Amino acid sequence: MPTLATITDLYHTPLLDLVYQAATVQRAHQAPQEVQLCTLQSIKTGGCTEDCGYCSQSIHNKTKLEKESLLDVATVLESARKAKESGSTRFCMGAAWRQVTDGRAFDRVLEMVRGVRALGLEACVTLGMLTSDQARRLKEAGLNAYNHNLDTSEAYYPQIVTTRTYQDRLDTIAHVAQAGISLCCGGILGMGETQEDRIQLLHTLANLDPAPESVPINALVPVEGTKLEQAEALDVFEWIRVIAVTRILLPKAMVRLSAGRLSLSREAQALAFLAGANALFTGDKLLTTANPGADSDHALMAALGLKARMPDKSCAA
Ligand code: SAM
Ligand code: DTB
Ligand code: SF4
Repeated sequence: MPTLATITDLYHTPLLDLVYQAATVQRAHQAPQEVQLCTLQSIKTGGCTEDCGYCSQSIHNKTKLEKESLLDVATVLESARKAKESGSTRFCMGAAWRQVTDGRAFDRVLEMVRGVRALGLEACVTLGMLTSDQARRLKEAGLNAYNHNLDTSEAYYPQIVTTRTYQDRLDTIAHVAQAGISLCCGGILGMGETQEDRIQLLHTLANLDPAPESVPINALVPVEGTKLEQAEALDVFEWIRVIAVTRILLPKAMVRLSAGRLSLSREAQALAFLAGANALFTGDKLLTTANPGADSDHALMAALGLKARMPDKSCAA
């Protein structure tokens, strides 16, 4: 297991040497021309009681957001079908919940998971905190992955969220692992954290057991009305460093370029792919904020000679 000292040294490696190392690891463990395309769908939007300082969906932030109650199964499956048509192999459903509550809403989510799997797509959900029994039921429904981010270091976390603790996050992550569901766990850069916080986050991620199967790297989307609206813009080379270190520490993981790509140039994204990124969220919208459209992503991938990864055999309908 990598120590904090090792990760600190790695993080401060001259940038191009670091990218070269990460590219070498990627070529040894991944198909370097392949990018996994994943589509996000918000299945329940806004009205969340958590106070995450970055989030458009928190009731504690004064954002202009149309709330929407839990969508019906048919609507979600129609959107999953379209996602598949546009080349996505994974469909990720997000709900603005603090935690899952047993009952009709959760039963409906289980049905969505079954439906997405029946379409031959990988299914991922992100629903907030989860008990071990709820994780078991998601696994039974065929869920492939659960997204639950640590966002930043344990030390900086209380500056960003106060309605839950880092340990709460780790507990849900443990429930997901116990149920045998793959973990998608990453963070957000550009929330005013220091390099030390980024290194601490990487240390926690690299020491999760089992290791995360997917690591989303979000660059803060500064949403009007949130506490982090005025956060200082992220230095793009810090974003590259985090991607490269993640790839080196987690050779087998999917390193996923997530929120914030609209403010990153094509050239920066090309460098990110060289530094080990190999997955994207496609489509005009993430959960509530804008994302580059499928056309511009296909054009970027074509220009770089990258191709969309085919679905895993276990997911074929
Ligand atoms: N409510 C669930 C939870 O928090 O676990 C799931 C949905 S939540 C919106 C999913 C993730 O999106 C968060 O953990 C955070 O990392 C990321 N996120 C949310 N708002 C963001 C923003 N404005 N910029 C970048 N990432 C953001
Ligand atoms: C993740 O780490 N990023 C995605 C996914 N997991 C669920 C969500 C990004 C949300 C960005 C803000 C929004 O669109 O509301
Ligand atoms: Fe709620 Fe998730 Fe947004 Fe936090 S990030 S306010 S838990 S929807």
